[in-house]
Amino acid sequence: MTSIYSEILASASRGEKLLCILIDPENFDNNKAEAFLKRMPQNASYLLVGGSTATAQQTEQTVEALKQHSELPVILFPGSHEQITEEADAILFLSLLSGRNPEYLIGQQIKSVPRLQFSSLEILPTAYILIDGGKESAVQRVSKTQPMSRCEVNLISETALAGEFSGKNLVYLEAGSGAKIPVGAAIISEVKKTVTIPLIVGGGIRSKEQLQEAYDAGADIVVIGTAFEGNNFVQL
Ligand code: 1GP
Repeated sequence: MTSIYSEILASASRGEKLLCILIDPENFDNNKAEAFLKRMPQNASYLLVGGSTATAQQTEQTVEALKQHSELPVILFPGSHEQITEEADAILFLSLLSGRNPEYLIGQQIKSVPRLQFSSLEILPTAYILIDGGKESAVQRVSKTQPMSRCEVNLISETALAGEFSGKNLVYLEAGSGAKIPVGAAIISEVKKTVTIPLIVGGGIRSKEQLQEAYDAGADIVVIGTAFEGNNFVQL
């Protein structure tokens, strides 16, 4: 079976843009999984499942519900080491490189080893970089770290490259779920010029125009969560 990472690399090398739908198990009604998936953009590539404070049980049940109604691979996007389930296909193995809290640089990663060591989940080492999105994000609150300033474009791209040099396979530029301001085009294009690994961008993207702007600036993968929640979901 082709690995998810080789699919991502192949798409990025062809310039094909990917879309991930983010589902937070804490706010998701598993009984409505089928209806939810039907109204999602049909060009979505992956389902991302995770949240800052979801429990292990919530995560597992949501992945099961999604798997019942969709063929799309499910990638875990864990807010903590407890949000790991074998029901998924892969996991973003995140290190929060924008912050200086050892718990989110390596502590949670070590705690996840007993669950991952003998797991069949594909592990995707990811440099996770939180950027100011105009309001306090759950990542900021939970990790007790500050986001990087939107003005620090050089420092952001140096952080991303340090991630690549450390062996990460992906860079994720995160403005925070529900951000007022998504990661700007200048930041995305500078990081894209600097690293050779695929680039994920998410947080606060609510319209077709913002999605296209992120792609045009160099995002290989865009993650959208909040804009698909509730009854006012956007049509892309
Ligand atoms: C959050 O980047 C993701 O971790 C998606 O953010 O919920 O704002 O789309 P939104």
